[in-house]
Formats: sequence, structure tokens, C-alpha cells
Amino acid sequence: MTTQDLLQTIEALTTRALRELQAARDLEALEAWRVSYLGRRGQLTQMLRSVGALSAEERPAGGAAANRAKEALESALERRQEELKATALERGLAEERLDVTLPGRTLNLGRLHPTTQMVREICNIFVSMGFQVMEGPEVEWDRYNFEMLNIPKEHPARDMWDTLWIDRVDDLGERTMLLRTHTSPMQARIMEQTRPPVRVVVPGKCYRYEATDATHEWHFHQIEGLAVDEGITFADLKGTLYELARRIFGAERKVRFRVDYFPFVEPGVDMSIDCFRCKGQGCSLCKNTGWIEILGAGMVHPKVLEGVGYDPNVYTGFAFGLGPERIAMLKYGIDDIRHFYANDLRFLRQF
Ligand code: YSA
Repeated sequence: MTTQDLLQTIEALTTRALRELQAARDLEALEAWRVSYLGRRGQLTQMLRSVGALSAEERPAGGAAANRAKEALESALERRQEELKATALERGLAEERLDVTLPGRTLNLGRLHPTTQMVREICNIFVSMGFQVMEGPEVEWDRYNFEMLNIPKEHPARDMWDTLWIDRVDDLGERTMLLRTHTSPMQARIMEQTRPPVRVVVPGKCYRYEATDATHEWHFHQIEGLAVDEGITFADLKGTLYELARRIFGAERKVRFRVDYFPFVEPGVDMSIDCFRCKGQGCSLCKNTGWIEILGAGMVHPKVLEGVGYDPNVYTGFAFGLGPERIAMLKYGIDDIRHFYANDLRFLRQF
């Protein structure tokens, strides 16, 4: 081969190689191209080897041309690699691009259960009157649920609270543990641990083994209230509960106190509000009485005070236990307490 032939072949090879390089679309194709031209058995590498076959005078010119071609292909390869990398990056960014005009996904927002809302509203009213908020156990000892509230074993008043007992007996075979039937056991627990003045409200869940109807659930909530100090009278009890009714229902709603019996108060009362549905005329909701009872209350019995070590000759107090579901029913015109725990979103979403 003459130098002239070699130069022409190198030029033709370089032109073809550069065209193919431009046609390569990804890094894989580039690698194949590199192997084909610049690899150990590549076309240009073979050509460099054939320079050795030239005569001694022709060799420098042939060698220089082959080396220029090699450098040209190598730097063209580098440029093409950079180009392809940049294009791949752009494509990636384009795929990841955020389209801010797309409509968002709706998040289902939760809300507080109507009972929780009512409990908080009532507690806030009492907090504004100087009461503290405390909570207590739902699984309770007989001692706190009954005995310390002046309801000894075999006392007929136990029938007022249909009790769900826990399967556990003491040495004498007596049942000792239960699901609390009211929040009143917290009266004894709190007084045992503190000295007057006491002003607390205790919200919490209660359980009773009773048939359900429009105003009775087998599990429901109560808010217990307790105020003990020197010189507390029944007027304080009435004033506090009137204020509660006024703040929740407005001044025009009628409130009724009637004598009631609870072994842990003397005297005892219940408080009712006129029925929202029949406006006091009598209907199935209020059992034709025109009134719906919302709480039991009274002056703390001296025996309860003595039981926790308070001197009843020095201290007096009032206590009450109210049902927040019943209050929510009156406030929002709900005609059946069973809606609260039926988990029907059509009901719950209204609050
Ligand atoms: C009385 C005097 C005190 O010094 C302190 C508290 C009490 C209340 C007493 N511990 C008690 O449980 N009385 S009660 O049986 O009449 O219940 C009080 C309130 O709880 C009722 O007025 C009612 O609002 C609610 N309640 C009672 N049983 C219910 C119920 N709510 C829904 N379902 C039930 N089954």
C-alpha cells in the first residue's frame, strides 16, 4: 500500500466513523462504536498497525495521518458522550416535572366525635368557673364505685346501677371489680388524695348492663363535678348548674330541679331541661313528661366526707353527674342516643 492509498482510506474511515458516531443515540451504542473503531481489533487500530508495512520514507507521513485520525475520533467520542449525557438528564427532568395545574388529591379530614366536642364544651365552661379537669379508671373497684359512696354490699340502692362485673372475686367469694357505672368513684379517689378546697370535673366513659332505648345506651359518658370547701351551700350548686344550662342552651330554656335519691348526697336532686322536640307538651322522646333529665346532683353526704378523712362539721360540698350525650341531644335536636355509637358517617359528619 502506498502512503497515498493509506491517506485516502484513513479519510474515508474517519468520515464514516464520524457519521456513525453522530447516529448513535445512547451510551450503549457509543460503546459499540468505540469497540468497532478504537478497540484492540477496531478498524482504526488495524489501520495504525498497517503503517508498519509502509516503506521507511513513507512511514512518518502515514503514521502522523493515522494518529491525527485516532485523536479526532477519540475527541469526537468524548463530545458525543457529553451530548448524550446532557440529553438523558434533560429527558429525566422533563419526566419528573411537576404539573402544578393538575387538580390535587382530596384528603379526608377527620373531626372530633360529637360526644368529644360536647365534653370539651362543658369542661371549658367549668374551667372558666374555676374547676380543674381530671380523669380516672374505667375498670374500677367495688370499693370506689359503691362502698365509699355510702352504698355498702346488699344495699338496695345498688340496683340503681345495673353493673357489668369483671370476673374476679376476693377470699370471701365477693366480686370486687367492675366497669364503672358512673364517674362518681372519682369523688372518693380525688378527696383521698387532696385537701379542700376542691373544685374538679371528671369526664369519662361509663358502662351499664341495661336495655337500650332512645335515651339510654349501655355505654355512655358522664361528667362528674365536685366542689368541697368551708361554707358551700345548695345555693352554690343551683347557681353553678343554672349557669351551665344558660351557657349551653341560652337563657330562655326551662330548667327543673326535683328531689331525687342518691346514697352519696343529702339532699339529692335531678335536673331536667324542657323537651326540645315537643317544647314541654309531652312526646315519646320525653316519655310524655315534657322534660329530659340531664343530671343527678346533691350536697355531698357527711358519711362520704368522713370516709375520706374530711370533717363534715367543717367542710361541705356539692356534686353532680351529667350525661354529655343527653345534653348534645337537647342542644342539636338528636332524637335517639343510639346514633352516637352506630358509626354512621351520615350522622357523624353533621358535627
Ligand atoms: C348524683 C349525685 C352526685 O352527688 C354526683 C353524681 C350523681 C349522678 C350519679 N352518679 C348517677 O350516675 N346518676 S344517674 O344514674 O342518674 O346518671 C346521671 C346522668 O347520666 C343522667 O342524668 C344521664 O344524663 C346520664 N345517663 C345515665 N344513664 C345513662 C345516661 N346517659 C345515657 N345512657 C344511659 N344509660
